Amino acid sequence: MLEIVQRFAEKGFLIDPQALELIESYPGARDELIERVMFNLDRATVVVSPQHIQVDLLPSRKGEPKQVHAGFATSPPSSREAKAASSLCSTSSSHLEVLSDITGRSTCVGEYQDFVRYFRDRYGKLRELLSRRMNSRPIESLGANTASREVSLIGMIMEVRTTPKGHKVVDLEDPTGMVSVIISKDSEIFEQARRLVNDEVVGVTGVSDGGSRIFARSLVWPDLQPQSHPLLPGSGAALLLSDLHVGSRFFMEDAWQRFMSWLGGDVDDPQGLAAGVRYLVIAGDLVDGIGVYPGQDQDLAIMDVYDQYQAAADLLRDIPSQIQVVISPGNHDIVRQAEPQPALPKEVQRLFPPEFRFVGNPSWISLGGVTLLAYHGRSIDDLVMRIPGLSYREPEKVMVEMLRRRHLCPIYGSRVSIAPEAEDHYVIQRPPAILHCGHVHIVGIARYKGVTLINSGTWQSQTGFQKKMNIQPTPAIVPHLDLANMKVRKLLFA
Ligand code: D5M
Ligand code: ZN
Ligand code: FE
Repeated sequence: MLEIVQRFAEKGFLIDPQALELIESYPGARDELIERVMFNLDRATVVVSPQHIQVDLLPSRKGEPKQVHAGFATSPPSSREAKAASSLCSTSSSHLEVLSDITGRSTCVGEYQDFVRYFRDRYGKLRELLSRRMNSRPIESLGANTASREVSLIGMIMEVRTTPKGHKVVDLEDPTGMVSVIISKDSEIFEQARRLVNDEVVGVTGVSDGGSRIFARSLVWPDLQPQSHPLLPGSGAALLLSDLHVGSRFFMEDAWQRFMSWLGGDVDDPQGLAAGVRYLVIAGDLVDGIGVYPGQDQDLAIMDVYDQYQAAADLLRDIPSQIQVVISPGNHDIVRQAEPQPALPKEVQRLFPPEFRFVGNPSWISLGGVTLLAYHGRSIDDLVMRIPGLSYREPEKVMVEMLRRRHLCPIYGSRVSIAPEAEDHYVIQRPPAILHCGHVHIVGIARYKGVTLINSGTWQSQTGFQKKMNIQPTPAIVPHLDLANMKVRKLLFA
């Protein structure tokens, strides 16, 4: 009991006796539970109370069968779920946890106040990350007394403009006011300024003119700190997939069957890679869907979206049962298009084996203690368009830009529509061990400040649309990630 109190105290939280009792009533999964409660706590929280402990996500109490749930949903487990779950209990080190996703928690209705609250939350979270590295002042405090002095500010970018002479002007806003930040085209930070995007939150240091302008000397992204994140090794391996596009004429079924044969152990596997796989994560676009783009019906082999999911379920059923499968949606799936997207609906989940986990997009998952942030990656379309030097061919570089900005989708109101939830679910408050995206259909792998970045490619060969867009997919490649040492291999099934 004291140990639990102490663990919360180390992180700066007090715990109420009822909450303590609740945690103690789950002895088999106490560590996981504490980890998850802490993950979801707001920094503003002082006392942890029972409502911080989501009962619907709790692992089993003594003697009760463990419930395996889809996201935050609360249906009772079927007997097959219970069986799958009890086998998970015995190997808790390889247990898969959903740490956080939007499913069942969407609150917004899209009113003006929702947008205000959403941007406040985004600003507040990113400001907190930046203020660990700089002492800033509110914009409203600029005035005659700051003329010619160096000042630091943290603001959200309203607009980036280029003057006729080629300098950059960045309109920066905080809850107290607005200021224009000038970056001369001859300055050392000009290249950095070219990479700024609307709606991201940055720190600026520069000389104030005592009014509404700052001549910038440095720009600071929230970024990751190199050793901010000591990595605990996991065990087993994870296969990271996305963009199967089942139902498309271009879905590569032969290659998929080769993959399944390998995974099932039917193929020579001298290194024992297949046998070591514990997790398989699919980050969106499981099916091709219908009506996603004009003339899509020409590209479809299966015209009904439920039949597409049935076909997907049949293809995934061959995955050996010791592998835990997680599926999150993408822009071709049958959930709302505004992000964050909830898990696939129950009537679709029912088509799949009951132990599969369905989560939202984005989602935080723990693979036996190794954290994975899964995001389909639609924001890559916007970032590639806006940031010089990025391209679809190197999605991992786009993912680095997300980490630099500590945000999965910094640009608001472009191609990705973001629902103004009470909280900004796209802020990367803690670095994950793994950032897993898809969407662009091109495999990309990188390491950035201790985080493993993987874009998982596709199982769809080039469509007519992609040919027109000059997108050259790299299909039927499976990134295999060894969780003990974070080594990534590309397995080829084309
Ligand atoms: O995305 C497949 C690929 O096509 C991916 O590289 C993004 C790109 N894509 C998707 N939609 C668009 C639009 N509207 N313009 C340009 N490029 C796009 P998928 O989500 O599988 O269709
Ligand atoms: Zn796709
Ligand atoms: Fe997609």
